[in-house]
Amino acid sequence: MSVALFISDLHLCPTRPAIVRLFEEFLSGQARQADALYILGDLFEYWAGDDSLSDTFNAAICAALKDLADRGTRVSFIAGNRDFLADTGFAMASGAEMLTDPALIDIASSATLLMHGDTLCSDDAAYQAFRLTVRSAEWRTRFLALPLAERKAQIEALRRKSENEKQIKSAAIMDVNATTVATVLRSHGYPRLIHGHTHRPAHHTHAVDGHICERWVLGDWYGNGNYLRCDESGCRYMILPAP
Ligand code: LP5
Ligand code: MN
Repeated sequence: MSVALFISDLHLCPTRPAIVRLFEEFLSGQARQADALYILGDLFEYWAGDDSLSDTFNAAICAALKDLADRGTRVSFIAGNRDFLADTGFAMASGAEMLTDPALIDIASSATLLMHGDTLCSDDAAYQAFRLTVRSAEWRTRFLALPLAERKAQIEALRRKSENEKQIKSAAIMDVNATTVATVLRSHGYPRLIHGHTHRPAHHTHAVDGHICERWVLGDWYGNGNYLRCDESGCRYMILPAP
């Protein structure tokens, strides 16, 4: 039996030590029993560039992932809107294979499309415009040329702005757009879809051109630790016991 686990939106940071401990227990427990672990973005509260591996916190998280990979669980990573600056330095340190978003893969003989999920929120025009800017090669090069401390300060200012804006945006705007979901499913041959970002864990079904497609939304790690486990018999949500 082939077992794959999926997580996203942990937003790991030193100020949330209980969740960090839970993640480390997950890596040395459930994840070791699996064939593959897929991280679908926003593993970190934010990632300011691969030189932030100089932070002992970031280095320790990557080392724990590398230990898992070295023990035989394949680790794959799709970047989220918080950690899209993770690059080859992160990949080397964590042992993770970096996947594109979206990534169409085979999970226990089922075609499965993996995404972070932010691109599905196409009604959030302000975010999509921001995303277009910061995902350009030019912006990335210019931003990464700034000193690390300056990048962190800018990101923290942006985090505050983002939190303020989220108070004003409607819940509907910050959820996926059904037409965008259908378009993505159609253009990838009607696979199963797994994504995070919206922090609204649920199992949806979408009828697209007569095909019934499953959409599994991953949960965040604010209330508890949780993951999606998929094998030949399908997928199910799993909650980690509190430490
Ligand atoms: O992250 P989350 O889930 O709380 O909110 C997201 C969207 N917000 C973001 C911003 C990140 O949280 C900030 C951390 C990014 C770290 C990456 C480093 C590189 C960027 C550094 C730039 C200085 O992604 C939020 C969505 C929400 O998901 C739900 O989908 O609504 O989007 C926003 O709040 C964005 C605003 O609507 C638009 C912000 C415009 C800011 C313009 C000034 C910044 C100038 C930077 C250069 C263009
Ligand atoms: Mn996200």
